[in-house]
Amino acid sequence: MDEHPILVEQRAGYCVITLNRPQRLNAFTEAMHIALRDALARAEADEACRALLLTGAGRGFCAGQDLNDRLSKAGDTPVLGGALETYYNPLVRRLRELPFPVVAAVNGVAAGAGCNIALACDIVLAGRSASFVQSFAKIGLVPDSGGTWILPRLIGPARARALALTAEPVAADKAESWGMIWKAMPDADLMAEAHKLCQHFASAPTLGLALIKRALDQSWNNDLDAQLDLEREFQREASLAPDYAEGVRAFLEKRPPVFRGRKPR
Ligand code: T3D
Repeated sequence: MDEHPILVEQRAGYCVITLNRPQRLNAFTEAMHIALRDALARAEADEACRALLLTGAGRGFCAGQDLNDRLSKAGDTPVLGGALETYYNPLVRRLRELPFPVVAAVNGVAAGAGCNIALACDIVLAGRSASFVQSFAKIGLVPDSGGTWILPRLIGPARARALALTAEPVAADKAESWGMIWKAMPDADLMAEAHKLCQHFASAPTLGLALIKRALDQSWNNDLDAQLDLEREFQREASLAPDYAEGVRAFLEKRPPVFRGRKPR
């Protein structure tokens, strides 16, 4: 039993969560899922939290499910589905729906569910030594944690299909050039860049950013007509938040805006 399967750090205006099982490349156990679920619930409930930084301890980001928990002493493997229903699927849904930006700092290999959890984050930064692996096919499984949904949307059907079927790793630079992630950078710069981005979001108009996340996600289900209607409604909602008025006033007064973030009128 790991003492602290995740580490949580409160920074000014944002929260940092570090997956912390470095000896297993931060592979998920049930205890880690529960700790992460609780930490995300606390961050969501905390109005002062306006961004989340997710990273991994040691040389990996996350190697997906800890496979030690999938083989019994008798050598049997379980029928799967339960952990997806209870942990992985709610985790991916929550990351997409958190009412503030989620930045993944991918510090090393991201494999299996670990890869797709990284890709579910709003902005993915990666160190040049990081790689992204749909490792499921190597053990007879199917990409999960949203992989079959998000991969084709990020990189197109041909690349998504080949990566899912071959489990070939994608290096950080290629992931950037394919549009799978936002930016690859020298390992030494990764955490400073991720913190800089979260510091930016910590004073951003958070209610508006939450609407942007929702609008982009909902666009996949809409035709243009429906999306134009949704944009009208979301713009109306954004304009009711005090940060819109502050943004306009600050622009006209030629001063930096002071946004209230998650606090509504
Ligand atoms: O409920 C369900 O189960 C459904 C949900 C499924 C979600 C999934 O994520 S299924 C996919 C599970 N993940 C994998 O199949 C990835 C397995 N790992 C690897 O293929 C490789 O480790 C990597 C490509 C990620 C990295 O390779 P490399 O050479 O850099 O490192 P390594 O030497 O393989 O790993 C370092 C250590 O971490 C090693 O332990 P050791 O030998 O030093 O004691 C290795 O066994 C351990 N480790 C890595 N991944 C896992 C793991 N231990 C348990 N589970 C892992 N997933």
